Amino acid sequence: MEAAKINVRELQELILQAGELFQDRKAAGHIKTKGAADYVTEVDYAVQQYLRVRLETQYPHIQFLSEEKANQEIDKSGLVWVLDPVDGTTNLIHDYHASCISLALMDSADVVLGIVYNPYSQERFMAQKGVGCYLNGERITVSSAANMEESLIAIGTSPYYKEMAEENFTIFKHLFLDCQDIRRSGSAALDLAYVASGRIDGYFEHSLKIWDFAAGMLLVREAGGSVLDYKGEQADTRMVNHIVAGNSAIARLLAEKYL
Ligand code: 2AM
Ligand code: CA
Repeated sequence: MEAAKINVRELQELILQAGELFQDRKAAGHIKTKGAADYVTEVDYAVQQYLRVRLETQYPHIQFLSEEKANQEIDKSGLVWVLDPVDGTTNLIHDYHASCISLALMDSADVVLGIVYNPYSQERFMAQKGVGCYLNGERITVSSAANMEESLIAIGTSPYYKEMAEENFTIFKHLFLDCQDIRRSGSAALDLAYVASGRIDGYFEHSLKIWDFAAGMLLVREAGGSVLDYKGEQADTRMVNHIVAGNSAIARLLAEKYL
């Protein structure tokens, strides 16, 4: 497997170093609007550049797909890094301390390695296909919740599609009335990492991009959970996907009963 040829220890070290760039509040204040509720800062560019230079030097045969660059040249039948340099950019802008770096490695459109690193808490979630999911080196698994009453569910509001608010918030209300409570972090990758570690029991969000969910998808699956689309089928790595994640029972319930 290709993931076996990656120096995982070095890769994690690289991501920890890139995470230090999150501390630059001046760079976080240099903001550009890409679309409705869709932002990029100088921190996003700096993290992307830091990792791009080093990954392309060390692994010249692996393509580099990342949120803040054009990606037309990417051939998904090969090996591809998939990076979100800052997942949770709105949180970063507000100094809310809930953002992360999300890096995945895909082999023929299949995620074989995923790392989600939160520089604020210094929590590093990592999974390799077939090897399991780890938080700072300790094995983690999804929760064992079996029903909605005992479940804490993270929702994603798709803030860049405000026209979906009516539909989304109707679902949120329905779900809120049935589950323990709902949460909204603002970082899809952290939500998926929290599902993987059993801190929350489920999560869903409409229209995520591949860099938002690729690493987190492997985290959840390697932690024993499911990542489905809104139709209840196994979610794949298309560029935009509707994501439903949870332990297997909760993911299925969410997809079948609520969405
Ligand atoms: P970002 O912070 O990297 O932009 C919040 O609902 C989640 O949606 C975050 O993970 C956020 O990632 C992501 N997001 C923001 N704008 C988006 C867009 N235009 N398409 C898909 N996902 C987006
Ligand atoms: Ca981003």
